[in-house]
Amino acid sequence: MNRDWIATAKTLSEALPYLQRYAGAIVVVKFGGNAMGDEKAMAEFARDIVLMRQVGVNPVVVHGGGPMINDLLKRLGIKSEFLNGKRITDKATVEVVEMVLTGLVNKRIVQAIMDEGGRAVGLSGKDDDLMVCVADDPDLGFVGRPVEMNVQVLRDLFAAGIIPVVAPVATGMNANETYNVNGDTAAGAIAAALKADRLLLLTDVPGVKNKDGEVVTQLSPEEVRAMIADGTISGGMIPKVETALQAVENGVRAAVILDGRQPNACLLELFTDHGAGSIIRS
Ligand code: X2W
Repeated sequence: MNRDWIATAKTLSEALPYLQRYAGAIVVVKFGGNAMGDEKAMAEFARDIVLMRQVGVNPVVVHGGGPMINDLLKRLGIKSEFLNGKRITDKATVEVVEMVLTGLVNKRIVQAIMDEGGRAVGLSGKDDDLMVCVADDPDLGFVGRPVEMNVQVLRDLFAAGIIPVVAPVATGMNANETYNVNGDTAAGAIAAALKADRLLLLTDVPGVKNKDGEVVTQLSPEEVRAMIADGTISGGMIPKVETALQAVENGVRAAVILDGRQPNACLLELFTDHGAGSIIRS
Protein backbone atom coordinates (compact mmCIF):
# COMPACT_ATOMS: atom_id res chain seq x y z
CA MET A 1 0.00 0.00 0.00
CA ASN A 2 1.10 3.55 -0.67
CA ARG A 3 2.90 4.84 2.43
CA ASP A 4 1.17 8.25 2.21
CA TRP A 5 -2.25 6.68 2.77
CA ILE A 6 -0.99 4.92 5.87
CA ALA A 7 0.34 8.25 7.14
CA THR A 8 -3.01 9.90 6.42
CA ALA A 9 -4.91 7.24 8.37
CA LYS A 10 -2.43 7.55 11.25
CA THR A 11 -2.82 11.35 11.30
CA LEU A 12 -6.60 11.00 11.48
CA SER A 13 -6.30 8.44 14.27
CA GLU A 14 -3.94 10.68 16.25
CA ALA A 15 -6.40 13.54 15.90
CA LEU A 16 -9.11 11.65 17.86
CA PRO A 17 -8.35 13.08 21.35
CA TYR A 18 -8.28 16.58 19.89
CA LEU A 19 -11.50 16.07 17.97
CA GLN A 20 -13.09 14.88 21.22
CA ARG A 21 -11.69 17.81 23.17
CA TYR A 22 -12.94 20.43 20.72
CA ALA A 23 -16.38 18.98 19.97
CA GLY A 24 -18.83 21.78 20.76
CA ALA A 25 -16.04 24.29 21.42
CA ILE A 26 -16.23 27.89 20.22
CA VAL A 27 -13.16 28.99 18.26
CA VAL A 28 -12.86 32.60 17.11
CA VAL A 29 -10.46 32.96 14.18
CA LYS A 30 -9.09 36.39 13.27
CA PHE A 31 -8.15 36.30 9.58
CA GLY A 32 -6.01 39.37 8.89
CA GLY A 33 -5.66 41.02 5.49
CA ASN A 34 -1.95 40.15 5.45
CA ALA A 35 -2.72 36.48 6.09
CA MET A 36 -5.24 36.24 3.23
CA GLY A 37 -2.80 35.79 0.35
CA ASP A 38 -4.02 34.53 -3.00
CA GLU A 39 -7.12 32.57 -4.00
CA LYS A 40 -5.47 29.24 -3.24
CA ALA A 41 -4.57 30.35 0.30
CA MET A 42 -8.12 31.65 0.78
CA ALA A 43 -9.55 28.30 -0.35
CA GLU A 44 -7.23 26.41 2.03
CA PHE A 45 -8.26 28.64 4.92
CA ALA A 46 -11.94 28.12 4.08
CA ARG A 47 -11.41 24.37 3.91
CA ASP A 48 -9.91 24.32 7.43
CA ILE A 49 -12.87 26.31 8.76
CA VAL A 50 -15.36 23.96 7.07
CA LEU A 51 -13.50 20.96 8.49
CA MET A 52 -13.69 22.47 11.99
CA ARG A 53 -17.45 22.89 11.63
CA GLN A 54 -17.77 19.36 10.22
CA VAL A 55 -16.16 17.85 13.34
CA GLY A 56 -18.44 19.77 15.72
CA VAL A 57 -16.45 22.93 16.46
CA ASN A 58 -18.30 26.25 16.29
CA PRO A 59 -15.94 28.54 14.37
CA VAL A 60 -16.47 32.29 14.02
CA VAL A 61 -14.36 34.10 11.44
CA VAL A 62 -13.57 37.74 12.22
CA HIS A 63 -11.65 39.26 9.35
CA GLY A 64 -9.48 42.28 8.62
CA GLY A 65 -8.67 43.72 5.24
CA GLY A 66 -6.27 46.61 5.88
CA PRO A 67 -4.34 46.12 2.58
CA MET A 68 -7.62 45.98 0.59
CA ILE A 69 -8.81 49.23 2.25
CA ASN A 70 -5.45 50.83 1.37
CA ASP A 71 -5.89 49.81 -2.29
CA LEU A 72 -9.30 51.42 -2.70
CA LEU A 73 -8.37 54.55 -0.74
CA LYS A 74 -5.38 54.94 -3.07
CA ARG A 75 -7.51 54.51 -6.18
CA LEU A 76 -9.91 57.16 -4.86
CA GLY A 77 -7.04 59.51 -4.03
CA ILE A 78 -7.82 59.54 -0.27
CA LYS A 79 -4.73 59.76 1.95
CA SER A 80 -4.59 57.44 4.95
CA GLU A 81 -2.41 57.42 8.05
CA PHE A 82 -2.04 55.15 11.05
CA LEU A 83 -1.55 56.12 14.68
CA ASN A 84 -0.38 53.34 17.06
CA GLY A 85 -1.49 50.67 14.59
CA LYS A 86 -4.96 52.13 14.01
CA ARG A 87 -6.17 53.94 10.90
CA ILE A 88 -7.08 57.62 11.38
CA THR A 89 -10.62 57.44 10.05
CA ASP A 90 -12.54 60.49 8.81
CA LYS A 91 -16.03 60.44 7.26
CA ALA A 92 -14.85 59.64 3.71
CA THR A 93 -12.52 56.93 5.00
CA VAL A 94 -15.12 55.20 7.16
CA GLU A 95 -17.38 54.90 4.11
CA VAL A 96 -14.60 53.19 2.16
CA VAL A 97 -13.77 50.94 5.14
CA GLU A 98 -17.40 49.82 5.38
CA MET A 99 -17.65 49.20 1.62
CA VAL A 100 -14.45 47.18 1.45
CA LEU A 101 -14.83 45.16 4.66
CA THR A 102 -18.57 44.38 4.66
CA GLY A 103 -18.70 44.10 0.86
CA LEU A 104 -15.62 42.88 -0.93
CA VAL A 105 -13.69 41.09 1.79
CA ASN A 106 -16.61 39.68 3.78
CA LYS A 107 -18.31 38.23 0.72
CA ARG A 108 -15.05 36.80 -0.63
CA ILE A 109 -14.64 34.78 2.59
CA VAL A 110 -18.31 33.74 2.69
CA GLN A 111 -18.04 32.56 -0.91
CA ALA A 112 -14.81 30.65 -0.23
CA ILE A 113 -16.48 28.78 2.67
CA MET A 114 -19.57 28.01 0.54
CA ASP A 115 -17.26 26.76 -2.27
CA GLU A 116 -15.75 24.25 0.17
CA GLY A 117 -19.20 22.90 1.05
CA GLY A 118 -19.80 24.79 4.30
CA ARG A 119 -22.60 27.20 5.15
CA ALA A 120 -21.53 30.75 5.95
CA VAL A 121 -23.39 33.99 6.63
CA GLY A 122 -21.60 37.33 6.57
CA LEU A 123 -22.44 40.09 8.99
CA SER A 124 -20.87 43.18 10.49
CA GLY A 125 -20.95 44.56 14.01
CA LYS A 126 -24.07 46.47 12.92
CA ASP A 127 -26.14 43.36 12.32
CA ASP A 128 -28.41 42.71 15.30
CA ASP A 129 -26.24 45.26 17.20
CA LEU A 130 -23.56 42.57 17.52
CA MET A 131 -20.90 45.12 18.45
CA VAL A 132 -21.70 48.62 19.73
CA CYS A 133 -18.81 51.09 19.97
CA VAL A 134 -17.80 54.47 21.30
CA ALA A 135 -15.00 56.59 19.82
CA ASP A 136 -11.67 55.09 20.83
CA ASP A 137 -9.63 58.29 20.80
CA PRO A 138 -10.53 61.79 19.49
CA ASP A 139 -7.34 61.82 17.36
CA LEU A 140 -8.49 58.70 15.46
CA GLY A 141 -11.90 59.97 14.28
CA PHE A 142 -14.40 57.19 13.63
CA VAL A 143 -12.35 54.39 15.15
CA GLY A 144 -14.49 52.38 17.53
CA ARG A 145 -13.87 50.72 20.88
CA PRO A 146 -16.44 48.00 21.57
CA VAL A 147 -18.47 48.69 24.71
CA GLU A 148 -21.49 46.45 24.27
CA MET A 149 -21.64 43.02 22.67
CA ASN A 150 -24.80 41.16 21.66
CA VAL A 151 -23.60 37.71 20.60
CA GLN A 152 -26.95 35.89 20.59
CA VAL A 153 -27.05 36.12 16.79
CA LEU A 154 -23.78 34.13 16.68
CA ARG A 155 -25.22 31.43 18.96
CA ASP A 156 -28.32 31.26 16.75
CA LEU A 157 -26.09 30.74 13.70
CA PHE A 158 -24.10 28.01 15.53
CA ALA A 159 -27.34 26.23 16.36
CA ALA A 160 -28.31 26.30 12.68
CA GLY A 161 -24.91 24.87 11.63
CA ILE A 162 -23.89 28.15 9.99
CA ILE A 163 -20.42 29.70 10.18
CA PRO A 164 -20.59 33.44 11.02
CA VAL A 165 -18.14 35.67 9.14
CA VAL A 166 -17.84 39.05 10.86
CA ALA A 167 -16.56 42.33 9.37
CA PRO A 168 -15.10 44.69 12.02
CA VAL A 169 -17.43 47.62 11.33
CA ALA A 170 -19.74 48.66 14.13
CA THR A 171 -22.61 50.85 15.10
CA GLY A 172 -22.44 53.51 17.85
CA MET A 173 -24.67 54.47 20.77
CA ASN A 174 -26.43 57.12 18.64
CA ALA A 175 -28.40 56.80 15.40
CA ASN A 176 -26.44 56.71 12.14
CA GLU A 177 -22.97 56.21 13.59
CA THR A 178 -20.45 53.95 11.87
CA TYR A 179 -17.15 52.93 13.43
CA ASN A 180 -14.07 51.32 11.97
CA VAL A 181 -12.77 48.72 14.44
CA ASN A 182 -9.33 47.15 14.36
CA GLY A 183 -9.83 43.51 13.33
CA ASP A 184 -7.84 42.11 16.26
CA THR A 185 -9.81 44.25 18.73
CA ALA A 186 -13.11 43.05 17.25
CA ALA A 187 -12.03 39.40 17.36
CA GLY A 188 -10.91 39.75 21.00
CA ALA A 189 -14.19 41.40 22.02
CA ILE A 190 -16.27 38.73 20.26
CA ALA A 191 -14.18 35.91 21.76
CA ALA A 192 -14.57 37.40 25.26
CA ALA A 193 -18.32 37.89 24.88
CA LEU A 194 -18.67 34.26 23.76
CA LYS A 195 -16.25 33.01 26.46
CA ALA A 196 -14.58 31.17 23.58
CA ASP A 197 -12.35 28.15 24.05
CA ARG A 198 -9.77 29.55 21.63
CA LEU A 199 -8.95 32.84 19.95
CA LEU A 200 -6.68 32.21 16.95
CA LEU A 201 -5.00 35.36 15.66
CA LEU A 202 -3.76 34.50 12.17
CA THR A 203 -1.06 36.84 11.00
CA ASP A 204 2.04 36.88 8.78
CA VAL A 205 4.66 36.07 11.42
CA PRO A 206 5.25 32.66 13.05
CA GLY A 207 4.49 33.83 16.60
CA VAL A 208 5.94 35.75 19.55
CA LYS A 209 9.74 35.71 19.47
CA ASN A 210 12.21 35.82 22.38
CA LYS A 211 15.44 37.85 22.48
CA ASP A 212 17.22 35.21 20.34
CA GLY A 213 14.55 35.48 17.65
CA GLU A 214 13.04 32.05 18.46
CA VAL A 215 9.28 31.57 18.60
CA VAL A 216 8.07 30.94 22.17
CA THR A 217 5.37 28.27 22.02
CA GLN A 218 3.75 28.82 25.45
CA LEU A 219 3.43 32.05 27.41
CA SER A 220 1.63 33.16 30.56
CA PRO A 221 0.10 36.66 30.75
CA GLU A 222 2.88 37.60 33.23
CA GLU A 223 5.60 36.49 30.81
CA VAL A 224 4.00 38.47 27.99
CA ARG A 225 3.86 41.60 30.18
CA ALA A 226 7.53 41.21 31.11
CA MET A 227 8.48 40.81 27.43
CA ILE A 228 6.61 44.02 26.54
CA ALA A 229 8.23 45.87 29.45
CA ASP A 230 11.80 44.86 28.48
CA GLY A 231 11.23 45.56 24.77
CA THR A 232 11.42 41.92 23.57
CA ILE A 233 7.91 42.31 22.15
CA SER A 234 7.67 45.48 20.08
CA GLY A 235 5.97 47.22 17.15
CA GLY A 236 2.98 45.59 15.49
CA MET A 237 3.16 42.59 17.81
CA ILE A 238 2.15 44.75 20.82
CA PRO A 239 -1.51 45.29 19.83
CA LYS A 240 -1.78 41.59 18.99
CA VAL A 241 -0.48 40.34 22.33
CA GLU A 242 -2.54 42.98 24.14
CA THR A 243 -5.67 41.66 22.39
CA ALA A 244 -4.65 38.14 23.40
CA LEU A 245 -4.05 39.20 27.03
CA GLN A 246 -7.36 41.02 27.27
CA ALA A 247 -9.20 38.05 25.81
CA VAL A 248 -7.59 35.62 28.26
CA GLU A 249 -8.30 37.94 31.19
CA ASN A 250 -11.94 38.18 30.10
CA GLY A 251 -12.81 34.51 30.01
CA VAL A 252 -11.27 33.13 26.79
CA ARG A 253 -9.47 29.86 27.66
CA ALA A 254 -6.44 30.57 25.49
CA ALA A 255 -5.31 32.84 22.67
CA VAL A 256 -2.85 31.79 19.96
CA ILE A 257 -0.80 34.01 17.64
CA LEU A 258 0.14 32.02 14.54
CA ASP A 259 1.21 32.30 10.91
CA GLY A 260 -1.89 32.22 8.73
CA ARG A 261 0.23 31.80 5.60
CA GLN A 262 1.30 28.35 6.74
CA PRO A 263 -0.91 25.69 5.11
CA ASN A 264 -3.56 24.28 7.47
CA ALA A 265 -2.44 26.59 10.31
CA CYS A 266 -5.74 26.26 12.20
CA LEU A 267 -5.81 22.47 11.96
CA LEU A 268 -2.18 22.22 13.03
CA GLU A 269 -2.99 24.25 16.13
CA LEU A 270 -6.22 22.54 17.13
CA PHE A 271 -5.85 18.93 16.06
CA THR A 272 -2.18 17.91 16.33
CA ASP A 273 0.37 17.31 19.09
CA HIS A 274 2.60 19.83 17.38
CA GLY A 275 0.44 22.94 17.77
CA ALA A 276 1.42 26.17 16.02
CA GLY A 277 2.58 29.66 16.91
CA SER A 278 2.53 31.05 20.48
CA ILE A 279 -0.23 30.12 22.91
CA ILE A 280 -1.05 32.57 25.71
CA ARG A 281 -2.98 31.28 28.72
CA SER A 282 -3.00 31.63 32.50
C1 X2W B 1 -8.62 48.52 10.36
C2 X2W B 1 -9.68 47.52 10.00
C3 X2W B 1 -9.18 46.42 9.12
C4 X2W B 1 -8.14 45.53 9.80
C5 X2W B 1 -8.21 49.36 9.13
O1 X2W B 1 -8.82 50.38 8.86
O2 X2W B 1 -7.29 48.93 8.43
C6 X2W B 1 -8.41 50.20 12.12
O3 X2W B 1 -7.21 50.34 11.94
P1 X2W B 1 -6.13 43.86 9.14
O4 X2W B 1 -5.95 43.28 7.80
O5 X2W B 1 -6.51 42.86 10.16
O6 X2W B 1 -5.01 44.76 9.56
N1 X2W B 1 -9.15 49.37 11.40
C7 X2W B 1 -9.12 50.97 13.18
O7 X2W B 1 -8.00 45.45 11.01
O8 X2W B 1 -7.41 44.82 8.90
